[in-house]
Amino acid sequence: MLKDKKVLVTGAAGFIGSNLVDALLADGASVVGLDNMFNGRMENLADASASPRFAFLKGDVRDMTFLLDAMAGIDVVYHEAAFTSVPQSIKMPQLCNDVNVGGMVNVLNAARVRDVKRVVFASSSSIYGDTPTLPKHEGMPLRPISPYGVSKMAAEAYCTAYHHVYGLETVSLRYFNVFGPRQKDSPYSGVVAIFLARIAEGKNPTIFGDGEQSRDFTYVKDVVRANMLAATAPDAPGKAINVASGRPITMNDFTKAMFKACGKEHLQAQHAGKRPGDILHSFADITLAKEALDFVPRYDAVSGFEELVRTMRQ
Ligand code: UD2
Repeated sequence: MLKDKKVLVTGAAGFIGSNLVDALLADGASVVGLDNMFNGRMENLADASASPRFAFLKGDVRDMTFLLDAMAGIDVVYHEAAFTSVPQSIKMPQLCNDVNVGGMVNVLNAARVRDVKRVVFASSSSIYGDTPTLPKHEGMPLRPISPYGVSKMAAEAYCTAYHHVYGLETVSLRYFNVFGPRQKDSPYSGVVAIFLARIAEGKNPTIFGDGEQSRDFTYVKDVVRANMLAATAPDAPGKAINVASGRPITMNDFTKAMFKACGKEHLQAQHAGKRPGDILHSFADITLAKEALDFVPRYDAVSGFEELVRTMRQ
C-alpha cells in the first residue's frame, strides 16, 4: 500500500509512533522518524533501526527549520508527536498548547512548503469531553474539558482549515483509549499499561470508583491499520474519523479478563475514590471509519489484551 513511498513519522520513538514505524517498514515504505526523546525511547526503534529504509532524526516539532529539513522529499506525514497527558496538561496548559497546537501548525506549514501529499494527525476522543450522548459520533458538538482536549480540538480544526484553504490533504484520526506493546507504565499512562505492570508483579490493581465506568479500548494494531488506510483512502481528506473497537467494556469486566489472560485469577481489584474529572462512559460510533477508510477493527479490549500478553511473552 505504501511501498516505495517516503513517509515521515513525528513522535516515532513513542508508543503509537514506533508501532506505526514498524508497520510502515514492513509495508515497504521508507521512513524518517522524528522524536525529541521527551517521552520516546530508542529501544522502541530497535527493530526499525536495523532497516536500511529507516532514518532517525532527533528534534522538536516546535522547531520549523528542523521540520523543513526533515520533510524534503516526503510523500506522507504522520503526526504522532504530542504532549500526551490529560493531568499534565492541567499543570502545564501553556506547554501543552505550544507542543500540540504550535507543533501542528508547524507540521502543516512545513508540509505545504515541501509539497507533502497528505498529513494524518493523531487526534483524541478527549475532544468530545463531557457530552452525555453515546456512542460518540463525528457530527456531535465538541466539549473538551481539559487543556489537552482543547489542544487536540484546535489541532484538528487547523487540519480541516488547511485542507479547505490550501488543498493540503489532511486526515484526523480520533483515537479511543489505545493500548498495546511499548505503552509506558507511569501514573500518566493509560490504565492497561498500569494494570499489566501490577498484575505482572502479582499485585492487586486499583480501580478508581465502582468500576462500572466503561471505555472503548482500542488495540494499537488496529490504530496502526487505520493509519495505513488513512494514507491513501480517497474520501478521507478533510475529515475527522473515530478509530476505536466500537465495543465498550466496564473496568470491572476488563480487569477480570486481564487477570484471566495473565493466569492470575487469584488477584482482586482494589477500589479507590472516583478520579476527579473522569467521564463515566466512552464509546465510539465507527460507521465513518468503515465508510471513509474501509476500517473494521480486528480486536476488542479482551482479544487485544490477550494478544498483548502473547507479544510480551515472546
Ligand atoms: C484519557 C483521555 C484519552 C486518552 C487517555 C490516555 C479523556 C476523556 N480521555 O482517557 O483521550 O488520552 O486518557 O490513555 O480525557 N483507571 C483506574 N485505575 C488506574 C488508572 C485508571 O481505575 O490506575 C480508570 C480511570 O478512572 C478510567 C479508566 O480507568 O475510568 C481509563 O483511564 P485512562 O487514564 O486509561 O484513560 P481515560 O479514559 O481517562
